[in-house]
Amino acid sequence: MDAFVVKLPRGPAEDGGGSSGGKRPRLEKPGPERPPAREIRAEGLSCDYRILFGKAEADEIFQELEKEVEYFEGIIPLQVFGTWHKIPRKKVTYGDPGLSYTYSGVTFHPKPWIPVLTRIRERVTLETGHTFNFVLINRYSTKDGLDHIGEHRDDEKELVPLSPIASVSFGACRDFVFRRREQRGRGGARGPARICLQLAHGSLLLMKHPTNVHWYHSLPPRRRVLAPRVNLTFRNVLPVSKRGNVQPGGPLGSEK
Ligand SMILES: O=C(O)CCC(=O)C(=O)O
Repeated sequence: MDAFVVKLPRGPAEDGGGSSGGKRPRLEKPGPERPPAREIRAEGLSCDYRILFGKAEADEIFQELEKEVEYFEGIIPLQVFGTWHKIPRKKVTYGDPGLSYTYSGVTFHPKPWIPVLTRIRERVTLETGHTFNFVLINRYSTKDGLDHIGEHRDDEKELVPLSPIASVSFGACRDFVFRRREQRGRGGARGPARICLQLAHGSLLLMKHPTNVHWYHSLPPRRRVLAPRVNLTFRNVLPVSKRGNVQPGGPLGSEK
């Protein structure tokens, strides 16, 4: 991993953190299962990582997600540089009524919230102080560790400007890689090029502005990881009435 700044408020943390760091309410005390939060900082990158749910609660939620979440059926097409592909994972969106979200050439209409998603969303809000009206869920299956998400930025114009994205993970711990936008292609810029995190069971990664302006992220294939993983990215989507002249969809060529 290249050099980057990680602030550890209280002692080292290998795979997560639990301090809300401030006046935000906290439901569980930091303990063996809730190590301190990590602030991940680099030029143009600002993220907070912590363990949001202790193991027992994360296990229970993961089981409920596996039972209750209904993924989009059939082949979901993905447009990369003008060519259509099948996405290498399962996916679905839930959210407030009337919202829609378009990326890689496909528009998604969210299903209505279900209790397990409301529970996670409320906990994220308690922990971060931010509210969210939409969640994108990705499930990476057990078959061979090859399910993944390609390099992209969460920079769709339907997102409320400057609002953070809260990424909550359950199941297998997978590598999550940030790569500086300026380092793409030839003739890279100065500073750290990549930051690799391991997103643990029950963890929360809060990606704050301007991270998604300057850094791409991906979840690369990992052949050795055969257990399933479910990731939920809570977002704030602009209602259609407030979008003005927004052209839906991210830049083609960013795989999502
Ligand atoms: O599964 C992950 O951790 C990444 C998901 C992601 O990048 C996305 O939903 O935009």
